[in-house]
Amino acid sequence: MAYKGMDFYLADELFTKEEILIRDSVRQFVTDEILPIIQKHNREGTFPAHLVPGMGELGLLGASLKGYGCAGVSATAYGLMMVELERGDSGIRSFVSVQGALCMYPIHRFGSEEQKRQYLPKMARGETIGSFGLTEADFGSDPGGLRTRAEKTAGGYLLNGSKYWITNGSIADVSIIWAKLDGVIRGFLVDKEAKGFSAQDIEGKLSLRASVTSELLLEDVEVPETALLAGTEGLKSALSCLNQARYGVAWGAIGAAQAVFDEAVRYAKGRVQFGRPIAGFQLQQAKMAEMLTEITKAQLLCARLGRLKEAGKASPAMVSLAKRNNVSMALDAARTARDILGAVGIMDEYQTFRHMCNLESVKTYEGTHDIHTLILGQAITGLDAFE
Ligand code: TGC
Ligand code: FAD
Repeated sequence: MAYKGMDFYLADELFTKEEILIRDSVRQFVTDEILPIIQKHNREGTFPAHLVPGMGELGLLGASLKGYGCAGVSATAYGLMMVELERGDSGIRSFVSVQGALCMYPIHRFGSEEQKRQYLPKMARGETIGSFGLTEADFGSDPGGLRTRAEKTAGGYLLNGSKYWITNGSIADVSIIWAKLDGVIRGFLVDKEAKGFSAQDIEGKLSLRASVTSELLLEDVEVPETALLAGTEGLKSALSCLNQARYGVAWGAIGAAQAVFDEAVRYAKGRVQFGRPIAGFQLQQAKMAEMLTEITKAQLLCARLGRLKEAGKASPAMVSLAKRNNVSMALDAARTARDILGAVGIMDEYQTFRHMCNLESVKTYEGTHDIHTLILGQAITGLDAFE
């Protein structure tokens, strides 16, 4: 039976026909291409790179950007795409988020015309893969302290430092490296072939296993003048990219929550204990009612956020609220669904445990749950509680 997303408050009525069509094409892609292979990739800890050209054909890469071969869809359609992708797997959505929101967006926003023409069309087709190197081993929530340095040379810049926890790191053709030049954070496009640049995958992850996460090392890496994203100036340039990615994460988390809800309800209806389906017991119904309520609230939150973004009215704090709420909601839903599944809930034959493990990373990256709490605290009080 074709997958039909849970839509208790008829949120589909808030979307245009075109947005629904886009959503449905991604839904089909996830059903046909991702769900049949994700268990294997999650088990083996491998990224299904063969899917990338198909993602390009579907317009998933840099989908909301205008021109340069990008699909130019609405912010809402982009969000709906993320919901579907994350119904498949948070790691696959991560690939698309990093490619589009964290690599293509900064090139589109801060790059020269030449840089845009050189990178964006190939990135939209998935022929060039990108990564975003902001975090360092000693600077996660506090990226302003980063130690990677750029020095001006006669022909360009010399980069030294390292980055940690970088999605797509070892498969990227180009990495955006955030480094301090004369004490100011700037973005640099670093080619994977650059001498002195290397990427090594981080082993032993129990979460986002179908996504590549790497350490990047830069030892006297010489890049030309043209590697600088000249429009970048300070931490706020990097943080503005995070707004785009956090927006997609807020939507995507709904997809993971829908997947585990769907699985839990189906299982509960079929699983008989004490002579009747466990779905008929009040305790299980209370869990399902809670999941339904929270998913519905998250859907409505994002539907509104999408329209605010299209109108240029979505503030970073609004995005933080949605990322914080929806990821936490999805993680709670996954833990509840796992409980409803009983013992089989720990098996990877079911998708719930994989989603649950993935969501632990999603809660941490793109600003931890706590950091978004502090961003909201600052928005409410005007007082900064970070330091
Ligand atoms: P602070 O002094 O508050 O701000 C520095 C400047 O930036 C401005 N700003 C923003 N601008 C645009 N968007 C935002 N969201 C912004 N937040 C702040 C701010 O107005 C200021 O501007 P100006 O003109 O005064 O210079 O900076 P701080 O050092 O106190 O740090 C603030 C804090 C903690 C909120 C920030 O650093 C933060 O968000 N930390 C979390 C780090 C984070 O989210 N890292 C994510 C790395 S990428 C990733 O995880 C990818 S996961 C893969 C995937 O997506 O799938
Ligand atoms: P820390 O900052 O050390 O935080 C540890 C704990 O302390 C958290 O609970 C946090 O909330 C809390 N804490 C920190 N500061 C405060 C405070 N002021 N007040 C109260 N509590 C606080 N980064 C990139 O640049 N690019 C990527 O592509 C990327 N991909 C990632 C992929 C994965 C799978 C993961 C797990 C991470 C990725 N990251 C990436 C890094 C991610 O953004 C960081 O992990 C995140 O910002 C948190 O940093 P940290 O892990 O160093 O935790």
